[in-house]
Amino acid sequence: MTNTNSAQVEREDAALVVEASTPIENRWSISAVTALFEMSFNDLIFKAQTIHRENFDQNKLQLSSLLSIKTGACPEDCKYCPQSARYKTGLDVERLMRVEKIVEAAKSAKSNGAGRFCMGAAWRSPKDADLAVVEEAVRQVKSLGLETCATLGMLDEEQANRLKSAGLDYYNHNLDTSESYYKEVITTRSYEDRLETLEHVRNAGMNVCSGGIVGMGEARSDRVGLIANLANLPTPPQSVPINNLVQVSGTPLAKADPVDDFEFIRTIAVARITMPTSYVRLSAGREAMNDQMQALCFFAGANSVFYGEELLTTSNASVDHDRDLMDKLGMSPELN
Ligand code: SAM
Ligand code: DTB
Ligand code: SF4
Repeated sequence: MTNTNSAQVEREDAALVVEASTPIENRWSISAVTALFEMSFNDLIFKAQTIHRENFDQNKLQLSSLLSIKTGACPEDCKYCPQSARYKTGLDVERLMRVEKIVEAAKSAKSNGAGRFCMGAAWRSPKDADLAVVEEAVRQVKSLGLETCATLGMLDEEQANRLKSAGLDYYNHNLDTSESYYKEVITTRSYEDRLETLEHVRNAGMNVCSGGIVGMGEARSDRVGLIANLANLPTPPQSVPINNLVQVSGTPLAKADPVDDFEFIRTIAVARITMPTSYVRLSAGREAMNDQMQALCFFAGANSVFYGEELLTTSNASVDHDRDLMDKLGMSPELN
């Protein structure tokens, strides 16, 4: 096929880390994604909302609750993370929770209205015995009628298959930022490692949840690179969390330059446009946002949030506040 279509030609310069199996006509080039970021704000969010309505009910919000099932003492050096053993953040370290406690938390999330329960562990990758506990937790949480998600670090092929067999619906593993800025933020594992874990998750037949963090001192070009890399995966992630950095004192990024609100909203809109059928989650950092900011993020195409008083180790917008906000906006939780 000849590329006479200008959009296709533009997409050809994709100097990205996509896998060879992504068809060229489906790739988003750096220039095409940059052009979206550069649109006038009104044009951009109108475009995003239009695409959003073609693919989703614009008044529904997917609600995911988080639980840290193993907290702190992580050997990795992610500069944003309060759970790395390398930084003094005053965090209480907790061993892997017992299955009963995890299920108790899942029941309470369900009674608050959550549709998905995500279990997070501060590991580089799970050990065999630990994975067996997570598998049992997944089985029991799923039997409550909740969708299940886990984020446990890197997975090999066999580990991904085990989690799939236990009934895990989603696996969260973020690209976090562009390939080049990634090296400034994490040195203990590579971008390539991350892509490999995503490949194992995809091949095991689980849904991929992968996104990133803004506000780490990155440039717009890094946000462009992040979104392009996500959109250019062989299948775009079914769920795309966009986190606004929660600055935790003691971490190297505690005093990073915050990203401008409009730039954050633009990032959401560009994620929506480039990944039209993915859930885009307005993720960490929501507690610090006012209602108007959140409403604009929803208008720009975010249709999922972390729901519940806590993220992993930091606080989140309260359940009462979120219910009020959904009422004010005429939005309601998406039912499974
Ligand atoms: N240890 C596992 C891993 O890194 O894959 C799973 C848990 S880790 C905390 C999950 C994700 O949380 C990270 O990839 C990062 O995107 C996000 N995260 C961690 N600390 C954050 C912070 N301070 N602000 C915003 N997002 C954060
Ligand atoms: C994701 O993208 N954000 C979540 C989740 N995946 C696991 C974690 C946010 C963590 C915020 C800092 C904390 O509470 O420790
Ligand atoms: Fe560990 Fe995950 Fe935190 Fe990195 S983001 S330090 S891997 S818990």
